[in-house]
Amino acid sequence: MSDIMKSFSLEGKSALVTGGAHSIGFAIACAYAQAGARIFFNSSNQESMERGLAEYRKLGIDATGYVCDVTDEDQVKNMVAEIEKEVGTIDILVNNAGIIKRIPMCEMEVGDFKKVIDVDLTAPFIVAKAVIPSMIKKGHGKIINVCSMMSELGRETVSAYAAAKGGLKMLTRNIASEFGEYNIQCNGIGPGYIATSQTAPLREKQPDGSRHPFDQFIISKTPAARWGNVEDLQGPAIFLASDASDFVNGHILYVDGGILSYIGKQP
Ligand code: GCO
Repeated sequence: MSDIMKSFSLEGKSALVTGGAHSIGFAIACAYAQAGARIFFNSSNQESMERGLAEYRKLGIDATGYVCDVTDEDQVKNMVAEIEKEVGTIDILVNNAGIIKRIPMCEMEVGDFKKVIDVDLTAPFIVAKAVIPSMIKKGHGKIINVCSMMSELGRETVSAYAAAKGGLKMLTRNIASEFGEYNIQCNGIGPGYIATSQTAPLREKQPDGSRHPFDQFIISKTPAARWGNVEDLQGPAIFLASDASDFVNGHILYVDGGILSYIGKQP
């Protein structure tokens, strides 16, 4: 393999992917495993973690799973300590775990708003804070925060999610600023509209068999004229976790088919 291609390798690296039992986190972790990394992931409950483990094993990936509420600092510290006991340092952290609540803002309970902020913004802070000290000791580290179109744009019903993902963009830049001197790079990956369980309600076929209005809207707003797939995120995620991106820091890499650059097709 050429030296330049070796810079994209994750051989010998350990990666923790929060919420890595399914969907985007699972796809990123599988890509990291194919690039040579050892995979650790968490789920919020035993059933999801075991289901994820079984899916990794089907692909021949010897992942290690934990049940951990990433909003609970003690649970996160225990999980990170367990992993570090086994591998020394977590080289790559992907803050992927996240939830969304689509509720018109004036109908949203404060508790619902706080829950989204807790999972989508406070938890990435907690997990990053837990892994950074070992990264500093080791002299390098990669933190990738899964941001969103909503790190840049708002829309009806996603006030909490947009506030969290906008905050996550700035947390990414702040971690980059505070720890760049320790050779820690912190970047974001910003999925566009990706066909996952989280966006399934936005793509449901209508009773008459026609496409969901939001589905048609996204197609018209995307130069690629399609929804993304989780596989579209794998190459960019490997880049941000590899030596190839050692001078990329504080950047949000949008993998959106061009939505953020496009006014949209004339109806
Ligand atoms: C929504 C969607 C988006 C996407 C993604 C876009 O309700 O608008 O769920 O939030 O999931 O985050 O990047």
